[in-house]
Amino acid sequence: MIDRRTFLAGSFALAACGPARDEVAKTIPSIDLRAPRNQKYTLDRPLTDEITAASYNNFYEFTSNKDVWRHVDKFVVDPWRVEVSGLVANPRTYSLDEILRMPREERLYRHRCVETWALAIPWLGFPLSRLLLAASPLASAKFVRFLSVQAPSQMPAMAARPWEQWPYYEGLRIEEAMHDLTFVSIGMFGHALPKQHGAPLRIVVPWKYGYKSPKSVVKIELVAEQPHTFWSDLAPQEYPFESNVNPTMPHPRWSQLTERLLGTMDVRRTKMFNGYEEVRALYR
Ligand SMILES: Nc1nc2c(c(=O)[nH]1)N[C@H]1C(S)=C(S)[C@@H](COP(=O)(O)O)O[C@H]1N2
Ligand SMILES: [Mo]
Repeated sequence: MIDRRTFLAGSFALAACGPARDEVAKTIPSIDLRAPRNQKYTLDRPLTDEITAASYNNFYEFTSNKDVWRHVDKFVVDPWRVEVSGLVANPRTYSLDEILRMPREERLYRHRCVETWALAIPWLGFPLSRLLLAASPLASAKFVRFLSVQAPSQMPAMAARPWEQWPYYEGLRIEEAMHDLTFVSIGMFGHALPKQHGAPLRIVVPWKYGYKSPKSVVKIELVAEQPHTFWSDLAPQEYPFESNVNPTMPHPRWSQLTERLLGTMDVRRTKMFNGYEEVRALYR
């Protein structure tokens, strides 16, 4: 089981600075994926510095520390396939090329990790609803289950801890998955995703804690029952299925009232739904 002291202590480690910045910069792909910005989504804070974001990640398949970028060189993210299946009329497997050729947009989103650090990122991609609607969900489909890739020979921590419940798995209610905010990200800051951010494609659910945004996804499955999730199976009291950002609901071991903007000393009040009030109707 993942050492939870590491999980907490790691959240206050320093992001890369000085010479390490040049090393982190080498992990940022040059593949240009620029796209028009969707003006609907605005921020109340500056964008996070790109190198800072790429140097401080959670990706437990590689390490339970934040320096994921040091451990990703063997990770192969092209070719890639992602399957949309389960309770659908039209199951389909997409190649990475097909995903990269889809119309895309840029969205500025806030990100809030349950550990209290926060980012502001210009993501590139498209709404998840596009893939779900193309599959024609059956009326019996009530939840969406995501699977991240299982590649122990390329993922050091997965290889070192074979007894853990790999691959990483997450889930949403279908109404949450269909919401326009729920995004498939294939890039950030104008180019393809760095491996440590979940290349070549990851889900982004900005009103929920970060662990609800699975990385390096290979399967999107429509199911009838609420699926298990990686963190809920480890510690259900700490990481419940819903996990909306909520400052009034403290984590059992720390407060959720404030957040720290990564790369600065700035501490902000955390907002309900991470400020994404438009999702409130989903929870009545
Ligand atoms: N497959 C996988 N997805 C994952 C994780 C992980 O460990 N494995 N960590 C989650 C957590 S806890 C957070 S906060 C975000 C971090 O995303 P970022 O590193 O791109 O900022 O990814 C989420 N997705
Ligand atoms: Mo997180």
